[in-house]
Amino acid sequence: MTGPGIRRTLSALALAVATGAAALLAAPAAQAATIPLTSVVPAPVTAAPTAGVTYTLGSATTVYTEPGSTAAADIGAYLAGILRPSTGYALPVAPAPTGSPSGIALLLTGAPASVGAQGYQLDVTSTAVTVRANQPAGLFAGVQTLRQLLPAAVEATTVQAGPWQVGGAHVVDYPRFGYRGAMLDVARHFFPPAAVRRYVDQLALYKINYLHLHLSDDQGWRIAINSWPNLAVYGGGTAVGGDPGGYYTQADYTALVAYAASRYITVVPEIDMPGHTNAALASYAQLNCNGVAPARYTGTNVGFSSLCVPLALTYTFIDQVVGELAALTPGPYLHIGGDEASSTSATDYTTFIDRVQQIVAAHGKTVLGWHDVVHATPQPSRIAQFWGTGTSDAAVAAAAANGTKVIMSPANRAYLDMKYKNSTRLGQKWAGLIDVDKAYDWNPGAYLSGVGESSVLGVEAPLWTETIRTTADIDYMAFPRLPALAELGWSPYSTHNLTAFKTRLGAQGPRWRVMGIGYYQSTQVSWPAGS
Ligand code: TNX
Repeated sequence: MTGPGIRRTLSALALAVATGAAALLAAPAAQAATIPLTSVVPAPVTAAPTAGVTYTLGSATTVYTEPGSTAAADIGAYLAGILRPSTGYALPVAPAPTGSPSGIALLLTGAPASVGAQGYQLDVTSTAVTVRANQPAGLFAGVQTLRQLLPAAVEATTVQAGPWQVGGAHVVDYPRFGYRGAMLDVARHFFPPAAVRRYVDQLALYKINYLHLHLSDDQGWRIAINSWPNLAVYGGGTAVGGDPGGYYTQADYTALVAYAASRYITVVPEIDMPGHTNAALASYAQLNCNGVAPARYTGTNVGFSSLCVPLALTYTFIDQVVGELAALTPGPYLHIGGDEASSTSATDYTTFIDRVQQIVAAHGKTVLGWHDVVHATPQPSRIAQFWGTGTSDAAVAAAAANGTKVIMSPANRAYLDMKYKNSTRLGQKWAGLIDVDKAYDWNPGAYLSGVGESSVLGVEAPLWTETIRTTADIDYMAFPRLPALAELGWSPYSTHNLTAFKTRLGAQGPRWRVMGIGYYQSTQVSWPAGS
């Protein structure tokens, strides 16, 4: 840098320091105690503080909701359910009176059209916190922003001191992508419903709206299928390393889908095929080309199993499995896997995927598959999930040019099962090490050549569980990377800034601590003391 350049930088720096110090000194005490809007993850589209204004949640606060809307009343009850244990306040939930009520109001009127179906407007004045949305999903998203603007202690399950203040604000916010997902592999290790509900609650805080459940793999089949009962009973009896197996009954699955829906999260079930099917092949000898059932498998190799493509029974099996699963799943998508089918010939693979796509469509669902499925004949509206480690894939680009939509899960960026660093106790590193910078610093709408913003449906963070066995393990691998992926899915790219993001992330630390989330304390982030 030249002399004048250095001088300009230095004087800019001096100005910044002076202004910062003055702002700190000038801030009234009540203002300093509130959480800045810049701490919210994902970063909102626009968020303007109102200087000198503070709302205080008190013992007389009521949560008002849109009159006549059960969905709004349910969201009010959800918010009050989070706030009551820590504040100790009654926080009744009631239909909003006409006019502008004081207190908290969750309304389905008056939101700008620009926020669409998932966005919201949040206004904080000295007397009221008002969330306005066009649809309940937007109200729910607005509630998550409000939650993050309250002190971290609000997440506690016992009464805390307060005060419960929110700084004055006007926020208009909506997502960049409609699909913001997280995948949990419940096949390599089984996670009981309570563990999945805990994850769902964590996803909701970051405005993730799809939960992809990887329900079958070589090591275990995790969903009861009435027409093929051995799949779960026998094929679900194992897990990686000989750990205990398990499966969801259809009632368990239905309850999970409903729980996720109460958090505005849609479940995407996956039955992985034609590879990753040893658990099914072990459960039914007649599904094997040679009529002999292999032993159950508890290792971690991939690519060795395949359903028998020429066998007619294979398609009866798939039709019945998909039929039962589709009937239990209100969401639009059914994921057919399709990855790593290295024991299936290329011709068989195409034949198989073509046929399975039709079966899924016949049961009224949109086909989602790992991006390997682009090698078969595309179905209209088919979606491919990119999991490669490069930034170009000619077959995916060609599919995108022909209308296939893509969910971005590049393994070296979005995989929550990759280690943070070499010494990370959990995880794998075949796709590389992923710390906060790697997870955050990419642009899903311009990452894969030939797959532009308009071809991208969204972003998903997969958590494979070969090495993950407990909820503590999930917490450690998902935090802090999951919020990074959530921000890539929600926030406009104009807000993208690694330095600012790391500060936002640090501000989440105290909240995770209160929530009992044992996160990885990445050295790339300065975590506030005590978090
Ligand atoms: C690759 S990514 C897989 C999974 C493994 C994962 C481990 C993909 C579609 N398949 O079967 O669990 O790597 O990181």
